[in-house]
Amino acid sequence: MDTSGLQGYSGTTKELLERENVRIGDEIEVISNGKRYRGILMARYELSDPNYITLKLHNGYNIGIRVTKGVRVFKISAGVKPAFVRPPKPQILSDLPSVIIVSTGGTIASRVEYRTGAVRPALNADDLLAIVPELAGIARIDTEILYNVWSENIQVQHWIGMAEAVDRLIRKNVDGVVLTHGTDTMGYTAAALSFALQKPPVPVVLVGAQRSSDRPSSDATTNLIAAVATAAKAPFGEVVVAMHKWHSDDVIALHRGTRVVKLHTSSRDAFHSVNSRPIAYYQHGELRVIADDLNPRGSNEYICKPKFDARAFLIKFFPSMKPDILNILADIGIKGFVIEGTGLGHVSSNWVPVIKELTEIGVFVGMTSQCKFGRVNMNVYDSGRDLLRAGVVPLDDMLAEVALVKLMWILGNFGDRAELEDIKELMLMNVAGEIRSRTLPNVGG
Ligand code: DAS
Repeated sequence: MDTSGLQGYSGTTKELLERENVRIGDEIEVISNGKRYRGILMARYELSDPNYITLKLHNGYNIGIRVTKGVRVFKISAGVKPAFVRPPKPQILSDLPSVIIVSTGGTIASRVEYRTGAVRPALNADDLLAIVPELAGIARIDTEILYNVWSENIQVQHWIGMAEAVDRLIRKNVDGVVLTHGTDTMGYTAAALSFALQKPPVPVVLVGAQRSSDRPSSDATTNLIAAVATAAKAPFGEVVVAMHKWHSDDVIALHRGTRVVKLHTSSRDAFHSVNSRPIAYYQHGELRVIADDLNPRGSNEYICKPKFDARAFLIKFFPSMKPDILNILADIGIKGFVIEGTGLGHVSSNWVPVIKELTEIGVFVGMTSQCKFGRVNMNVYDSGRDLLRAGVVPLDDMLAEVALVKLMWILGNFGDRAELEDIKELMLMNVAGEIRSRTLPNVGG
């Protein structure tokens, strides 16, 4: 155990800090290349690059400053060595609904680990109940750490694992399931679980956070409370995403898993429903359901089809994009395409012959729009009509990312024996609220 009070520091960087009699937790100022950085000295992970100082700035972000010749350090004030002391576990009330929190990683299930200064998952039940004691008054909580990944690293195998884990919990008659997940690809996973777990008898709630729990502006606690309350009490059995409705903490929106998109890199109200409204809002301890087409809690129509085949591709068309990419991808095994086209569902006319050749050999080509809101309509312009004649399947108001996930789900569960017509029929069938035949006003929320 390092007793120097400079865990993780070594070599010339450690000598620099020792010369200024600095310890982990002290407030210091670092001058590097003429810039001044002021913050709390954080520990570093022993195996990390020894030539960096980790500083927690006053805005809560951690930065790494490379220690090169000329870097100077000044001690501003002695600090208290940060340490996470878990508060006592609150009493568990036995008559509450049972909710299992399954962790897959991401910012929400993490806290700063003062040993390293990094954000690390803190996901056993005690950690969570310690960080958010209110949960003990909402449900009997238990947790499982399924994965420990940033969501940009989630693959279809993770979707399969999550679906199988939730299916196992559903069959154990829990009252609700919460999945903590990174925000970057949470929309994709929400869609994947919506197709894999159809009409579940209990709520399946994905939840993330834009800010880690060690930061004053963290949304982790309010999102998690809303997610557990929804899993425990919601009158529906649906796959939903629970995230801030707007900047303030007072309202959490519950978005349908096949209609939700992350639209902002850092804002707490990053998630929005597209071509749909949120299905419910959680506010001041109450869940207000606003959708009228929900699968009821306890429904006996539950179907689990957890397979996915990654041999589908989402192509965002851009001006001057060459259609040859379709053949290159088909040659390496891609069995179906979703094109995110322009406007009502268009791409350059030089794509038409390439697409025609592919559809004639049984490759699925579906069309969505880069416009996010609204639906494709390929009958308005000759561009669209030519594509229809080449075999392109218009995918109505389905989100491009959701159409990709659905195609992967179809290929995974029906691929080997599905003909192109079967794939087309399944893609146009409303499985989990992802596609709607009638035009809605430009709704979102
Ligand atoms: N890297 C981000 C992710 O895992 C962190 C977060 O937003 O949760 O999606």
